[in-house]
Amino acid sequence: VDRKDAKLALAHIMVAFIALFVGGLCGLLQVLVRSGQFKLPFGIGYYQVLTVHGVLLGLILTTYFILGFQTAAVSRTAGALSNKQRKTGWVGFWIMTIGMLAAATMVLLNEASVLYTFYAPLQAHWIYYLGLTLVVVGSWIVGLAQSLRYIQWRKENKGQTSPLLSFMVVVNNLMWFVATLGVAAEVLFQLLPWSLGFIERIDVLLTRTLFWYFGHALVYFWLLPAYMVWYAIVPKIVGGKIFSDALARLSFMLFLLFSIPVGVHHQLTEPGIDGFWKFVQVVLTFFVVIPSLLTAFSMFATFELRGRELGAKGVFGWFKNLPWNDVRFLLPFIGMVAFIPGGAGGLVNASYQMNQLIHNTIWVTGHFHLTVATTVVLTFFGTAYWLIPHLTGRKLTKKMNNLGIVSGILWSVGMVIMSGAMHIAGLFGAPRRSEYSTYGGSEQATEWISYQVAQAVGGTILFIAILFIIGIVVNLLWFAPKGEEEFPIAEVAEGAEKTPALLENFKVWGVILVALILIAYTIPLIDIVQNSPLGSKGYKFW
Ligand code: HAS
Repeated sequence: VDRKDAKLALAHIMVAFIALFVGGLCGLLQVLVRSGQFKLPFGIGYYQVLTVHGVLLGLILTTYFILGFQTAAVSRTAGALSNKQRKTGWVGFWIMTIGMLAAATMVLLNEASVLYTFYAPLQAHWIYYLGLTLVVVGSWIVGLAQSLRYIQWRKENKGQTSPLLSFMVVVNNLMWFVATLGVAAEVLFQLLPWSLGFIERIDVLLTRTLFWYFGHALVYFWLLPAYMVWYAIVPKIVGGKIFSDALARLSFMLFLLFSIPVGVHHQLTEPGIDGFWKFVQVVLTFFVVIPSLLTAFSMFATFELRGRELGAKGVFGWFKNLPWNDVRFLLPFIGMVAFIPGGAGGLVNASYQMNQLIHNTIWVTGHFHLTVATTVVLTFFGTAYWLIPHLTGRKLTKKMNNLGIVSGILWSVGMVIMSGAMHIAGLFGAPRRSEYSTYGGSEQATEWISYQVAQAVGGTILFIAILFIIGIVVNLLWFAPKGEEEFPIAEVAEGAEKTPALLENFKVWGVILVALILIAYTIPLIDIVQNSPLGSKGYKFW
């Protein structure tokens, strides 16, 4: 990676790890409070801490790490950014950072304890909404800088297949851009004018629908960079090749198409959206599972081919030949394994009838701690351990590699206990987003307590893992020995089919994307607006 691009990437990654530390601390406070054994001091509110936890880990750690990684990935595979592109990247970084600080200040002042989903009718100070808007606008600008580099590459190399990682970055940015239009409409036309007092009332269902138009794609914005690592980087670390470049690109394009027109599966229990449209979006949700299944197939194929190359015999003989003592492989691999139950839980959530059982229970919290907080972030940590020294001109030593493995194992043990307890308690009806309560000594609530204690045990182990991770990151940033750490990029396997040019034709996929969004959302949105209890009053800003 070009030295100057490395600085831009590092700036993002450093903010991400600060967010991990503070957000993780708030996570520890959460589980301790919910166990019933601890009360927050100094009048700090439960929802205040929960907001800091969700915003810093769900929105800030992820977005900053992703944009930092993507900048490095484009610079490594398409070439150094031009001065103009890099400056654009820095402008985006600072806009995001100013927005983040503004939003964080409001949360710390207890003026915005509205959680990371900031659902109406909870209302935050307008500076919180403005701050988050700046984070999104800044992310568009950083993403634009990366995408411009890819466009430049394609102009300079007409007719050639672009570097896989750069292509993937552009797909993720495009999905992010289209998805964030929903939350931008929610904030700019409803939440912001409402919290400024320009409009008296807003339509809660409309705000939630616009939020989830964005919110589900948000989870794939987190996931796709992990898939970039799995497809393009992990094969090199195991000494193998990318099973198929075309399959990797196809799975990314399918994510682009199906990530957005599925948001209503978060609203299956909400009145005001017709059952037919819920059904349509549930069907589309099952389509978005397909690219993950393609990914699973591709990863198994890569591992198996490599194992057989090394002489493995039998159905699972290849398993022994994977580089288990390499943190760059082990952490993403644990992430893959976690995605098997995590993804299965997603299928439960998306199934209309089963959703009635788990919606708004702590099962959902268990689900996303397996998906984003294990699959995605363990892949990010495994990546940071080689990416940071690569960017700082240092080496990942054997000692740090081993400590990294310890951090990953601690994380996995903590998460199995915490997320497992959340899944079970959720099936017994324990609500998510709720302080410790026995609900007047109710028998059912008493059943939840032992699981809440288990969550506190798991959460404490997770916090210890965070201390390890921060220690390693500090070492890699400033103290590790100088040297050159590789940015691994795998080649495509010899036997793979040639990638069809259609897979890079953004116009074709763009048209299908717009059509699917219009099909899934036009009538539900018209229904919501027409049936709004506010009549035309709520919409004087439209
Ligand atoms: Fe989800 C709620 C459905 C995936 C995150 N999800 C959430 C929330 C978050 C979240 C944050 O339909 C809570 C939002 C809130 O605050 O309210 N989710 C799904 C479905 C999938 C899914 C169908 N979710 C994710 C991912 C996330 C994420 C990814 C973050 C990164 N989710 C839902 C639904 C809800 C929901 C409902 C709303 C619930 C409610 O009522 O509130 C699918 O994408 C999952 C497909 C994945 C698979 C797994 C494929 C396996 C792979 C691993 C390969 C492993 C290998 C190694 C090769 C089917 C790719 C193995 C080797 C060995 C030897 C073992």
